[in-house]
Amino acid sequence: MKSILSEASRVPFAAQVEEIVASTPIFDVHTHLYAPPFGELLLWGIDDLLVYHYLVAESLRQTDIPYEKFWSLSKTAQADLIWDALFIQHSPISEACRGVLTTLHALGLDVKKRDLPAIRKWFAAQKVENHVAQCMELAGVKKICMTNSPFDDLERPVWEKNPPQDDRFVSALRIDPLLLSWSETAPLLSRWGYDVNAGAASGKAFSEVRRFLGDWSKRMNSRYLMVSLPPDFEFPGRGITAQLIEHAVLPHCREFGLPFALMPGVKRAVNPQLRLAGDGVGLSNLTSLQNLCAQFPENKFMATVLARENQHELCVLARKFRNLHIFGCWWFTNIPSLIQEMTRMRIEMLGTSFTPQHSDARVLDQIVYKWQHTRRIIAQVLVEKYAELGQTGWQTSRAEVERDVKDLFGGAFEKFCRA
Ligand code: HDL
Ligand code: ZN
Repeated sequence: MKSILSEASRVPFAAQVEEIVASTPIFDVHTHLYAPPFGELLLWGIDDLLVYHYLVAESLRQTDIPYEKFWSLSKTAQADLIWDALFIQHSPISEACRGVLTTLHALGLDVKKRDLPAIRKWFAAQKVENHVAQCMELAGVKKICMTNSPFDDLERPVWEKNPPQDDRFVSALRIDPLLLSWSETAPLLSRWGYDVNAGAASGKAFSEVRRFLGDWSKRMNSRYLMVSLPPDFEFPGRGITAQLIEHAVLPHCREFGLPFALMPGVKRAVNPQLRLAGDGVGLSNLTSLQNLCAQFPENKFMATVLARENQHELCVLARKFRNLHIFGCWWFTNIPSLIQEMTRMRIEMLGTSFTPQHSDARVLDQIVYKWQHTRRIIAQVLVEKYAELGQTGWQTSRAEVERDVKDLFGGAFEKFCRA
């Protein structure tokens, strides 16, 4: 059936959709970035871009340097090795390699010169405050959600000194050590003044854990709590992880009106010699997520799942439970082929009631490429979906496209948090 939008009229419409997607400000709901008052915790610049753990894993496939020798190198020497292996000896066509070049190009640097010393010199002349503003401007990111851990020995002291508020950065309270390493974490809590012990948690321990979560949620003004989980996470369960979630985390989240973000599918340290780059992926049993959403309708859940094979079931779960908000193409799924597949499937099943992407950026400059790459793909999918809509005789106004894109870029998530 001939589209009601004649070929001629479609071009302006498609161009409008692309322009709206390219220019709508984004709330980046999950990153590993820090506001400038956190000092060295905020990574930025060419050497941090090059030693990103994605590129460490890729470069160690292209060289035969012993792992321990690599780790003994300085950051600059590691970056030199990665630049040579992945950009000079081989074309930088992987997503993480192309991303570095997208970012450098957007910052106005001439990558065809392949002049790493000159690039280093440019970054050495930048001031962090200006660079934060420049990267957020280029990425079109208006708000960044950090990943904040009271268990991080570098980060905790900064929070204890009550750092100046930077409204561009909001907090998410990360609790992996509490839920996944109770025997090591309970003594820490006890040292910090919470009456718990490393044995099986009891009523008293659960209320003390809630007090800990309350203290840190207030200190950080956290927007949600989050945990990454192994593929075999089970709920309900008799294990300490399930017990702490049921008797401490979920009551705390209900009391504070905060979502709880579950990120299942991580196999930590499948190759420990790669250190941070050594984590892998496994198929998760999403019945656990289903049970949580069904059993705790007063709680709000966020989820992003690591295995491609889990994505369809995650979408169906989101259709069944309006207290579940799915977000992002996380980590190993954050590649164009899967972003396109997942975004198309999610729009086809959920409309605009989800958050298609988060950057997961660890290095400030990465938001430029992660968002530039993703915006292009989301625009392609939306142009196709609005065109298909047009074939029914329905006409979508510019204002409605702007509303829909605002929803996808953080608006739906913020409505979910307020619900
Ligand atoms: O657990 C997480 O939040 C993951 O995003 C890990 O930090 C992972 O190392 C990562 O950076 N993925 O992009
Ligand atoms: Zn992350």
